[in-house]
Amino acid sequence: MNRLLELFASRPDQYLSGEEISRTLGVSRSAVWKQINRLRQEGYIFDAVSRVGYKLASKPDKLQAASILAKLKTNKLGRELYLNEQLDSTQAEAQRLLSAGAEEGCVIVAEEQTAGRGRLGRSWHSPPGKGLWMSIILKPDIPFASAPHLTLLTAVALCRCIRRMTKVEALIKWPNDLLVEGKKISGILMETQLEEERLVSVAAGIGICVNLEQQDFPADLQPKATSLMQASGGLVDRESLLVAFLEELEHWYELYMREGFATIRNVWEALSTTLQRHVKAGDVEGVAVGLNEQGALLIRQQDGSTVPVFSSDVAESSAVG
Ligand code: BTX
Repeated sequence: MNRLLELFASRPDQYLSGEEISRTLGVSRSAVWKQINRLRQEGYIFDAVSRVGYKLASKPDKLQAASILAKLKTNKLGRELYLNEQLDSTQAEAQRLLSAGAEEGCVIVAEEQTAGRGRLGRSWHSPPGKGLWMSIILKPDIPFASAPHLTLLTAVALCRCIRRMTKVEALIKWPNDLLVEGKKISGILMETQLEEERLVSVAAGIGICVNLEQQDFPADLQPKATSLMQASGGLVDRESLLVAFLEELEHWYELYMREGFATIRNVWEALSTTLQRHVKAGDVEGVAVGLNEQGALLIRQQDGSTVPVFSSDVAESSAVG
């Protein structure tokens, strides 16, 4: 069935005759017919035109590995792909796979998480079938001090991908949130493993609220969270978004490994909602004016001094300038 879906995915919007399918897959016409019927039972809809063939008209809104892999044009990211109906957390699964020797580029996705996690012990609400809840294993071999770069480059890739695919004007809130009209649409969580001051592996956890309706969020999140569907006014195809994101992330990751942080820093600054705002991070308070080479946020305090702040909660208040 996977090969049949791959065949339809490689020839979108085309009618394929039973004979052509049976020849390409090397199976009998009746086996093709049985597979198509089984897919119909799973929610796939085919247009069947006699003497012409079958066209895949629509798929159930369920992520399918074969169909994703048929579209994906990455070198590494997602080439090893694990789709799960339900997990405690894709981050926990990434750690389990890392212990079992998982390679760079391995991607774990869950339709639903029962214990999705945010930073600092917070939880991430992950209902079934409506979001993209995923973890990506990276092995960048960079100094530990450069770890913040990975969060920032992931945010750049995600923000640009969302803008391109949905036209929603997402902005990055330092260090790890994507906001639309001030509401959180996505969060990024990096969990790192170290060896002698170097990063040996990273589980990059990314949650994107794709097709959640407002009532899909618990009451306390409703005022501060939204989804791409709500912001764009229509259902967003999760599969296309996932494929586009993995391609975009790989582009920025390869650029970073080749050329360093400078370009990412410029693009991040252009997409940020944090800069030129009055912010408070721990004891430091002032106007966010940029990023330093390590990816720390530079805050200009009232006395004119500029202080770098690493990942912590930034409470934004009024915009300035
Ligand atoms: P964070 O600690 O910055 O944000 C967590 C906070 O965001 C929560 O306390 C809550 O206020 C809010 N929140 C929770 N769920 C949602 C949601 N679905 N949409 C919008 N706001 C929400 C951000 O942490 C990092 C989150 C990473 C989530 C991914 S999902 C795949 C991967 N696996 C896993 O367990 N976590 C990551």
